[in-house]
Amino acid sequence: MTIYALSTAHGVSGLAVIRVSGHLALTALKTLTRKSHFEASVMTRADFHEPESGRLIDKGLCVYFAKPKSFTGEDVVEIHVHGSQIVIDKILHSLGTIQNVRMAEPGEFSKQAFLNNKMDLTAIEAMGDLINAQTEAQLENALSQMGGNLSKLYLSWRKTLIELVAYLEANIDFAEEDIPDDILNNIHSKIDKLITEMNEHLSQKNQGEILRDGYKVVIVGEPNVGKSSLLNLLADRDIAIVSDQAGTTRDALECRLNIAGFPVLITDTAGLRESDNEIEMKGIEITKKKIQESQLVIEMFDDPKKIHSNNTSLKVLNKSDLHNGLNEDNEIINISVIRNEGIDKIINSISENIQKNYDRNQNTIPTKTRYILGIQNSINSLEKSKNINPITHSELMVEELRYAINEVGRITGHVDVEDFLDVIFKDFCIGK
Ligand SMILES: Nc1nc2c(ncn2[C@@H]2O[C@H](COP(=O)(O)OP(=O)(O)OP(=O)(O)O)[C@@H](O)[C@H]2O)c(=O)[nH]1
Ligand SMILES: [Mg+2]
Repeated sequence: MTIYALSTAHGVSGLAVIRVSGHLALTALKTLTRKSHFEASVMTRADFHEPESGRLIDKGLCVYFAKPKSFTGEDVVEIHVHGSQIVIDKILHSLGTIQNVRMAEPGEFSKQAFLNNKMDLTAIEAMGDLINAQTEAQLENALSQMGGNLSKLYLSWRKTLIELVAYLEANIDFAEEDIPDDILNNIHSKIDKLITEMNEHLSQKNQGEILRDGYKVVIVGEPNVGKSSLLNLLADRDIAIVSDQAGTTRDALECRLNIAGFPVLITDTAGLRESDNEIEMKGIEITKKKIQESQLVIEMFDDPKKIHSNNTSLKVLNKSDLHNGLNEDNEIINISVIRNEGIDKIINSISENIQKNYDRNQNTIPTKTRYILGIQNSINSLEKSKNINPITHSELMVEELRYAINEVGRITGHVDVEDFLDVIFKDFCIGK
């Protein structure tokens, strides 16, 4: 089946690119352009016509990528036209009139790329992250993952596991063959090493969360200290209602910022105090939950006398226009939201805090929940396999290891059992 879709965004724009993939891609291009020859990978000028009426649709450019040297691994054609709604509609409609050529489903080009071994699932997901990236850190990580850093790690685990299974299988099937004793004895220690590596990798999962959901910063404090005023100033727009009535904010209000190349989610909360107002109490409950979920708490005060010491939060003393502030050596940031003073110090502190919690040189971060679950499942069965004697009960051990292989393999999309046999034949030369 040959598929097509608009690859650029919908809406009026200077250019639009329509992509066609499949064995009829070149035929489709020839039909629309009435040209009989295209050199692969060379951009060419072309006039595009409606196949039925022969009417001109637009003048543009096109390029043909011969399989397998294309994004999907199939013949691919790109049609570059002006980004006008009517031009796009007519090109798409014209492609639809060609037999066995149909509109692509969402993600179908990437699916083809995966099925044709152009990219594994982690690379494809990284491509999605790249398209959605809004900050430097997200971009860096998406590029690293797309370049295969994560899949290399997962494939290396899978390879080690497959080798272990292959040795154990050889023990079952070809008992008379020579299997080095040290390999069987080493199996447990190899499994231990894998578990350690997997756990180390999982310990980076908070970095993945930062990339995905943003570094969570929550502003808390007593009513009226100026929390909502700070949120509005940071966001540069009026998100929260500001008033001199204590207890104005009830819900948690959020804004997304880009600080030092990281996505940051700032949450303004209901002021903390004893209250018998049911709605306000609900807001305070939400505040407590937000504190739990956050990576950084900004605790705000408006009175120097009320500041107490604890090291868990970043302390900010607001309204410095009304009092003398405090010595900043005490790790307190003096600000005045109304005068827009000291806000850069808050931004710097947030930025420093992120750098402490995120290693930018780390290029294997478990970015998706499904990776984390897969690895956890894999660790569970490896833990179980450690209680099994590989010499006397190799079948049972193989079963656990196969499960672990499947879990790791599902992450990258490698779940082919035939690999076991390959390793056996490669390393043991059985049947020579
Ligand atoms: N003088 C002075 N007043 C400020 C400053 N920042 C905020 N305010 C005032 O303090 C009052 C309370 O501000 P909010 O931002 O609503 O305070 P809040 O902490 O969100 O209060 P709740 O939502 O009730 O918990 C408003 O009247 C603000 O204008 C400041 O730097 N100086
Ligand atoms: Mg408020």
